Amino acid sequence: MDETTVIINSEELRPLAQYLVELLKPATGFSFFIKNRVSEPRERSISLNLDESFKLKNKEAYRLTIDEHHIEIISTKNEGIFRGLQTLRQLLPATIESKRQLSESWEIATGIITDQPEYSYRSTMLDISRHFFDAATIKRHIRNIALYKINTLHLHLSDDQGWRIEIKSWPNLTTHGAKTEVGGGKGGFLTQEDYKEIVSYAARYFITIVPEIDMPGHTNAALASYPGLNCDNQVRDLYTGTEVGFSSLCTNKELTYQFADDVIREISAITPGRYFHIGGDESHATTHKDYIDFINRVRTIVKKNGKQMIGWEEVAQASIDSSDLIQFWNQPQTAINGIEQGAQVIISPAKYAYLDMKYNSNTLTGQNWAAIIDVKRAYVWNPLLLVNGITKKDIIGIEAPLWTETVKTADDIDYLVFPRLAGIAETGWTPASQKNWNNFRKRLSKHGKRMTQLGINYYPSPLVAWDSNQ
Ligand code: TNX
Repeated sequence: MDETTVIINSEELRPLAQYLVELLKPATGFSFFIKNRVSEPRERSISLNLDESFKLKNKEAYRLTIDEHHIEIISTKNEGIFRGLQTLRQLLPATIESKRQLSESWEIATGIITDQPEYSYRSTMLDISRHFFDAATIKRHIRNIALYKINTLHLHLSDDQGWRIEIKSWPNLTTHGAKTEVGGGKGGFLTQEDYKEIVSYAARYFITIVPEIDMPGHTNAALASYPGLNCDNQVRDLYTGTEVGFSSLCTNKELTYQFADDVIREISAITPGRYFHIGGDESHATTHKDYIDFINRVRTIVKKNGKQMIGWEEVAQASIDSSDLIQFWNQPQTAINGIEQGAQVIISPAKYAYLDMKYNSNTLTGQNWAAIIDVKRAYVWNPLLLVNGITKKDIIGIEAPLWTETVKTADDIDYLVFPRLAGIAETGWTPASQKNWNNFRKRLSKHGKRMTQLGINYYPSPLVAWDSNQ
């Protein structure tokens, strides 16, 4: 019987050693032992080492060394060890992902990889408002995106069609506002306990959850739950269509700010990450002045609750500063407004990175208003070239959002997200000068079988010569 030892140089690494064993054990059937640092020869072992003296100080940077006898990953932080483990995983044959024991030999190329990310914020978004997705589906998604070293999951928790997170001081938001979704299905919501579980699950994958409550537009579900949030005090009907831009909180009422404060406080209290996303997009039913006043005030509420504000690009029209992040999605000018006020930008271009766009005109799910985005188009863009005058220091990173007007099942999520997210993740991790479509295409061809083993319903793009032997 084959056996392998995982050697750690700090107790802090034990959960990662356990994670590695869970990853390798099902397919190999090897016995694994986790040991603290040893002095005897380290043959047939994998070492995980925290090393303060490692020259790359970025917390996600790592060095992976593979020789004939031994594998070692070092980093200054657990994050880097975890990202290095994803590389190790990708270097092993795809069958390593099998949940059934296989009688294969597990070969891996020798070499040294010293690696670090180009951008510190590498995110994808899941909209659980248009169609609701439960905690189990979100956790499965977290597991899948971690393979590509994504470090942030933005959850779009409220919109016209449904309010998806329990707020104890405003219970109707979910008892009423979560009852349906696009198309009239039964909707649903996350309890605060569900949310906490998602946050701590994500932390095991070194993924930060960014909660979004979209305001002042995209709020019909709230306006249908509490009549007082409407200027005319008339309760709205629940909404199951897909139009945008028709709803607005009443920005001139104190109750609205009480509401915003309660919601931001309750969610911030269960969010260890530093960010709170206030939405702010497409508020076409709010006057310009009311919009600006609202964003300025909600921004101070976010700060009071100890968080840093993120808003979609439109919020750059308000008074923001270097403590805020703006998320560019459509209009370069808005990103420029943000940069001029000192804010950093999350580059999230609808034309390249919107995962709800179709792959081609025959794709059954998805939309096409921004572009048709095949696997190549999702890969080739450069975050530095989309906004005139933007420089590297203005960009904190990238995000690929998945809006779910047309997305009904976990299989639909997989199909639109994979394999495009792999390319977008590489754009976040790798300097533009080292990216190359033909090279990526070849490497991606080996991921079809891996994704199949993982149960990911990916889109087998004809632009890739999928390798079924790998
Ligand atoms: C625009 S992008 C929206 C969303 C829609 C999406 C559909 C953005 C900030 N707002 O409300 O779901 O298009 O592609």
